[in-house]
Amino acid sequence: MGIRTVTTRPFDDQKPGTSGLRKPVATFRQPRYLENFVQAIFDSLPGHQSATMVLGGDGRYFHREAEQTILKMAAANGIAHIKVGRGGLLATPAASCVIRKHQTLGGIILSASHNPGGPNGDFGVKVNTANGGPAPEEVTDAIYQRSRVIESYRISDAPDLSLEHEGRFELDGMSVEVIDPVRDHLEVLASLFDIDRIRERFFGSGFRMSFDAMHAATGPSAHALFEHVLHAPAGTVRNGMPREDFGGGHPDPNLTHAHELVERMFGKEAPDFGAACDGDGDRNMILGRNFFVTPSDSLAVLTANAHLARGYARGLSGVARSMPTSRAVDRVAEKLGIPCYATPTGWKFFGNLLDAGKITICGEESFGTGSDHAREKDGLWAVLFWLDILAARRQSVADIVREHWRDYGRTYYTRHDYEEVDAARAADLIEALRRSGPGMTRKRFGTLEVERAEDFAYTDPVDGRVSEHQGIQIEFAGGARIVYRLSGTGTRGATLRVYIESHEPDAGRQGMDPQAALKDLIAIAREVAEIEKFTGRKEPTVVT
Ligand code: VG1
Ligand code: CO
Repeated sequence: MGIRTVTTRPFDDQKPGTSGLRKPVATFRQPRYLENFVQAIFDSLPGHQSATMVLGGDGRYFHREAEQTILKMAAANGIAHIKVGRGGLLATPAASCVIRKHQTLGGIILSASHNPGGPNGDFGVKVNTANGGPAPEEVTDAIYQRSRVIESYRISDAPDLSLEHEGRFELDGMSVEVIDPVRDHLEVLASLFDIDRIRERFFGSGFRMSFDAMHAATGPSAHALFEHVLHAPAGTVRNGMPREDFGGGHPDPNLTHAHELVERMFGKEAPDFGAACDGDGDRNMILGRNFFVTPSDSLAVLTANAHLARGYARGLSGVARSMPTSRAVDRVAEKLGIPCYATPTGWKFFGNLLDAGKITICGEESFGTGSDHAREKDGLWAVLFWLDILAARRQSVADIVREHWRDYGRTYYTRHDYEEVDAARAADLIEALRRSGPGMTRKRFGTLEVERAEDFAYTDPVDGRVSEHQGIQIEFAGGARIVYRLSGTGTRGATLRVYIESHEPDAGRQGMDPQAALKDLIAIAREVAEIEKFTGRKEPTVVT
């Protein structure tokens, strides 16, 4: 056995996006591709020698090969100890909890989140730092810069290591510990919520829940949590067996891709509560009987009811949302008298605020919510939080949300995605908006008047770092808003995201379908950005 130094050449497309390096499996399969990026990671992480690191992921196709390569490279790069989830599995929030609990230098999470898996699907590599969160921009920039000049990588030629059983192993001088992928995470969750209250009031009284793990990373923890700890009947968790191709599905918990669950929740004999998580377990969708909770509303409702949960009873220091997330939570923060921050899209921007104690809860419109218990969004956390609130208030999901709308007004919200459009044309569309934005002030569209249009830039309140060009935001008088941005997680062409919201304070007009309520704004959004001219598309591909 020994360490080899292998000569290599840079690839020009290893720039991490919103959430790590995400590419088709075929791209990752090219010789040296994964190795280059992993070496760039080690080269950019000060203190990696003799450090402890964490490795795991959502279990998607290609993860086994990738794990073996990374373990051998870690050994060759002088890492002292690696904690790996059994079978290579570690949901993103679980990895965050392991990094924090064991104070490791960071971790590598193999995931392309909600993107499809399999030989024709996607793969991804995310890097997390010592706070348990996604690497901030200065780290991902450093990795990218390194990847562009890399000339060699180091790898051990030790044989593969089986990761199927817990235990301690040795790989060319590095110790490898295969850990239970669920335990540390569930321990944190159990400390935040009243597990007995949920168990007794709900699963003891005929309350029925349906959880869809979408054949992805939350399956094992969901079985353990709902069926074993909370005593929910067997069958509460569906699709709980992780598969490398997610059963051929698209493990994205929204109305389009989690349609099996949606049909159940809107059908006869619908359970009281429904939820789903994504491929790597950081996203969540919340449903009541015949009722869908938008992620932006979910963030607002959790914030307004946080005092009911044990872990948040002492109050919240502040909240944050990504800029395109609806402003429903802003209204709750205002009433609570706590700060509300708007950050660029991507969980990494919450890290500093959480570390500095400026916020307790945060979330994104893309089905992500979380808190200072971890540094990643956490699907199961959101589901347990909802269950705890349902147990405390003894009301249905729909009643709680409708009451919320009566108190704060309803924010109608929708996101329209135009996927796989021509990348250059999509960039032109954004550029055109950037130029026309300033001239839009006071412009009228029917009864709607533009108050402000901007190219969103964010100055981190903790380290002062500025992130520019984070989306075009058009605000109208009366609380309506349109946001345009390009996705940083798509792997084919470009994806244009258009976020549309309006505020309805009148309880008598809060019962509409969002697409109908937002009809005029949707038309304005298409007209202002000339979406059809630039993308050739009349309609979006996905509406959430
Ligand atoms: C999307 C979402 C963003 C989320 C990111 C990662 O990014 O919009 O809110 O943080 O995915 O989520 P983009 O750049 O495609 O809009 V996940 O579940 O991949 O970690
Ligand atoms: Co995810």
